[in-house]
Formats: sequence, C-alpha cells, structure tokens
Amino acid sequence: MFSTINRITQIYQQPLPDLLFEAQRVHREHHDPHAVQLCTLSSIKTGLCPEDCAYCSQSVHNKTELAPQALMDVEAVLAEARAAKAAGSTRFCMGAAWREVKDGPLFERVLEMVRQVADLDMEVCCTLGMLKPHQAEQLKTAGLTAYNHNLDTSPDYYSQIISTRTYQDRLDTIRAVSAAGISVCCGGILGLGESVEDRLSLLEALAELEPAPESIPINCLVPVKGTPLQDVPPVDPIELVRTIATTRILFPKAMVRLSAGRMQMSDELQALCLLAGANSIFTGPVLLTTPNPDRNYDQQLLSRLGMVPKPL
Ligand code: SAM
Ligand code: DTB
Ligand code: SF4
Repeated sequence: MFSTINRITQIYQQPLPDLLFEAQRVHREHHDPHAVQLCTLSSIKTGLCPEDCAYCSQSVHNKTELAPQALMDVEAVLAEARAAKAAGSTRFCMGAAWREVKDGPLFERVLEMVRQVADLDMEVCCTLGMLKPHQAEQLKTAGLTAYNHNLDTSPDYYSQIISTRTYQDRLDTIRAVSAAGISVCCGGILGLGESVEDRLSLLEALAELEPAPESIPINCLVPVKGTPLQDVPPVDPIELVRTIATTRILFPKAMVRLSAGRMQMSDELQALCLLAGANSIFTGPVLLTTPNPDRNYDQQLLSRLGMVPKPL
C-alpha cells in the first residue's frame, strides 16, 4: 500500500507525456476541455496588513512602495463587479489585507458587498484572512459562494515564509468555511524558494482537507521589491506544468486556477498549463496589487487556442 505522498510523487515524476495524458484524460472526464472560467479580483482593502507573509506587497513588515487604501464603499466595489461581468467574468473575488475579520461596521459593509454582488448573478468569493465560525455563517447567509484561504506551501516550509500565524490557524479557518456550507478555495504559491518535495507536500495537505477544495489557485510568486523574496529565482516552467497536471489528477472535479504570475509566463507556457488541467484565470489589468495581462490579450490568447470563456 502506497502512502499518499508516494502516490503523489509517482504521479508527478512520470515522463511528461504520460503525466499530461493522464491529466487530460481526467480533465476531459469532468470538465469541458475548451472552457476557461474568467474571474476578477478586487482589492477592497489594501495594505497595512499586520501579517508578515514574506511574499506579500501588503504586509507592514515589508518595505514596499504600495499605497494603502481603506475599505472601499459598496458602490465602488459594485461598479467593479459590474464591469467584470460585462467583460465576461463569472466570478468576482474581493480581497482584504486583514489578519482576521472583526465583527462590526466594516464586516457589515463586506456582507453588503457580498449580497449585492450575489444579486448580479456572479459567483462571489472573499478572502479576508482568518474567520470564526459565526462569521462564516454570516457570509453564507449573505450569499457567498466561496472563501479563499490558501495553505500557500508545505507544513514544513511554512514557518520560513510566515511567522505571525500557524498552519493550524489556516486549517481552522478552512474548517469554519466548509462547516458553514461555503465552498473552499485553497491553494498555494510556487517560487518561494521551496523544494519540489514541499510542493508535493502542499498537495498532500490539500488532499487531506475534507471535503476536498472545489477551487485550487496555483500562484507563481510575483516578486515584489522590498519583500524578503524579491530576488528569488522564478519557478522552472516544466515544474509548474507538472504541478498543475498533478493537481488536476488528484482533484478531478476542482477548478484549478492559473493565478498570479502570468505576466512572467510566455503564451506557450500558459497554453501548456491549460492543457495540463488548469481551467481558470484571473483577468483584468491588476490582480490585487500587481500587474496582470490585459483582457484583450487574454481574449486573443484563448481564441488562438480555440478556447472559450466558461459560461456560468
Ligand atoms: N489576506 C488574506 C490572506 O492572506 O488569506 C487574503 C489576501 S492574500 C493576498 C491571498 C493569496 O494571494 C495569498 O495566500 C498568496 O497565496 C497570494 N499572493 C499574495 N502575494 C503574492 C505574490 N506576490 N505572488 C503570488 N501570489 C501572492
Ligand atoms: C489567490 O490564490 N491568488 C489571488 C487570490 N487568491 C486572492 C491573489 C493573487 C495576488 C497576487 C499578488 C498581488 O497582486 O498583490
Ligand atoms: Fe496580509 Fe494576506 Fe498579504 Fe499575508 S498574504 S500579508 S495575510 S494580505
């Protein structure tokens, strides 16, 4: 009997043609191979985050050139959501640079944003830091589809990247989210200086979640000047493709999202990621605080590939 990590390693290490063939077979069994879900991010509260995530432009611990912004008004967020929908996005994700959600008027405002975006007939996702069970329930009642909370890296490497919270803190929030009946969006970042073993161990930790995440963002580090990781070398592209294919095989039904880092990727690499089982991208000129390809470029890339935006 193989342990999970041995099985994951065996999948990952196959010759690339076999790995891609298996990933495509699994992908086609559960998803339309031509369809890519377009999602749009909005940074509803930017910067001055007390957490010390070594990759992040928004941490107070990092000396970055970011202009902080207080929690936006509901109307301004709604205008972004409408524009995202008009541009073909079916999922709108609101991110706040908070360590955790605090009860009170700011959270009430976020709940109102969730209600109003849900009324636009879009999937609505939030990523607000740590949540308590009663807050997750309030988000569910407001109409939240999904909550993003990444494990980011392996349990072993985690403390090299973040010291202000533990892996267990992340798992507790994820548990509160799924207990409230909200879909879990949970993935990680490649390119933090971790080993391939760390990446596979992250996939193992994701596979241990119950229920399995329905949405898995795979981010590649966007190096931000002033962070401790500003000079870490980029991820090997073939390792990225292998990681995506392995994720697809392990999580056949999940949406696998090719998330941060596409500015640094060639068209061919993005195409390979989509062939390896990624079926969603973030569109629009900025992610939360860093640049992203513009919408026309992405539309043309999809049409060159004969692929289409996934309808809701
Ligand atoms: N503050 C919340 C939290 O940490 O859960 C939500 C926002 S945070 C920006 C969401 C995710 O974005 C992080 O977990 C990380 O995986 C990813 N991320 C942040 N900065 C990044 C960067 N410079 N490059 C790639 N991914 C990044
Ligand atoms: C995720 O895993 N990636 C998105 C979303 N969840 C919130 C965020 C990427 C942020 C990239 C860095 C930035 O733009 O600040
Ligand atoms: Fe704060 Fe999230 Fe950035 Fe960490 S990743 S510093 S928690 S905004």
